[in-house]
Amino acid sequence: MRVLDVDHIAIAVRDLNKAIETFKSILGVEPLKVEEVPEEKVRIAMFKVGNIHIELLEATDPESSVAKFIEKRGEGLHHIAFRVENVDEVSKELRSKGFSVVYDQPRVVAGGKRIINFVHPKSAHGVLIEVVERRG
Ligand code: CMX
Repeated sequence: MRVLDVDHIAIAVRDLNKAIETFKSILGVEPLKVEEVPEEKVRIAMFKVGNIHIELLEATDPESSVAKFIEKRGEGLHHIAFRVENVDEVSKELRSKGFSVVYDQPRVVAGGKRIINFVHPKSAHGVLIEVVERRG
């Protein structure tokens, strides 16, 4: 697997609007975008600092993985996302190396602009890892 870049670092929050205000104060910039990702049952805000993107994640459904994460562990660092060229190939490669890859088939989100999959934190020293392919 060849990682092209760190795509973003994600933080799970209870209240996105409040968290946006907090991170505006800390980072001194407005979010690049605030959008809903229905496939993942989250609303996100994306900030850019230097070359790093920071994503705030709010659950939109109590059954979503972000809601469960917050219920179990509280707010905080949720995952690191690595940008790759081909998520399908990377998912197969990681599975063949014995990693627990979350989705059998990578998920297409954001109207086809992103294709994503995850490595379970139990496979990666307690860190949830997202692999993301960007299109367009
Ligand atoms: N980081 C670190 N550890 C995590 C974790 C995370 N994000 N999420 C769960 N865990 C830990 C739990 O604390 C638990 O640890 P213990 O066994 O020590 O208690 C263990 O992993 C299993 O937890 P669980 O609640 O049973 O979680 P599941 O196995 O049901 O789900 C996961 C975990 C990764 C499969 C699920 O969160 C998932 O499908 N994630 C991928 C989708 C996702 O996160 N989407 C939101 C972001 C989308 C986006 O950015 O667009």
